Amino acid sequence: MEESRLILALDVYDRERALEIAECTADYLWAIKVNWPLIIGSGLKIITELKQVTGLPIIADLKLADIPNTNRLIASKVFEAGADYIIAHGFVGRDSVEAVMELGKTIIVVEMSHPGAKEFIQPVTDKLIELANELEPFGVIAPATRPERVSYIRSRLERGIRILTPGVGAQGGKASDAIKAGADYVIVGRSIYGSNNPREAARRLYEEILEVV
Ligand code: FNU
Repeated sequence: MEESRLILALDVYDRERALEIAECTADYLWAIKVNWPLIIGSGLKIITELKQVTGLPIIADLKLADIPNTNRLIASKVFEAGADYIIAHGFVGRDSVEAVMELGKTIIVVEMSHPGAKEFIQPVTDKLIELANELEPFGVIAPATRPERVSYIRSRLERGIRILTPGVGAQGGKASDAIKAGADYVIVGRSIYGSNNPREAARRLYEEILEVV
């Protein structure tokens, strides 16, 4: 089987449901992303459990946006729990992002996928790309809802920095379009965990992506 470029956004509250969905979709995933809903619903130990059950990398989507000391206090506990990557906001400034990067692999948000991202984030995307190029994180977040922006971000971003794109399905984006525009990974939540058959939904996305890589 070819390496997957699909990341599951596991935004459910319930621990059992999370583990069940993770197990049945794992064959088609590159990684699992946990966000506040699951951490609030099931506790931080869910990160350790998901890793044990699936053996996949875990991305903690905390979108850290605090002063360096607070970012550091949060990130150290989350990496300790087994997270392989943490997503942090770049707009709070270089020192806050560096505090996370000193502790582990980091993904910086350079543009979000929702309509409101056009208000305050998109106007500073160029600066956030520059910050990423200077700090060289594992990757950046860009919007699958706007493939033209993914192409733009790819054209300005250093080659070694990966692009991860949420916004597929429920938010209107298409996985193959994001990949064609230059994304390395596609993040999908509701279209998988909200489906009657999450395994089949993940398999279809996995195939759709492989057709265009
Ligand atoms: P789905 N997410 C996002 N847009 O959607 N981290 C961003 O710009 C961003 C994110 C997350 O819509 C969102 O919080 F930076 O159900 C959710 O966990 O497919 C997931 O990506 C998308 O979920």
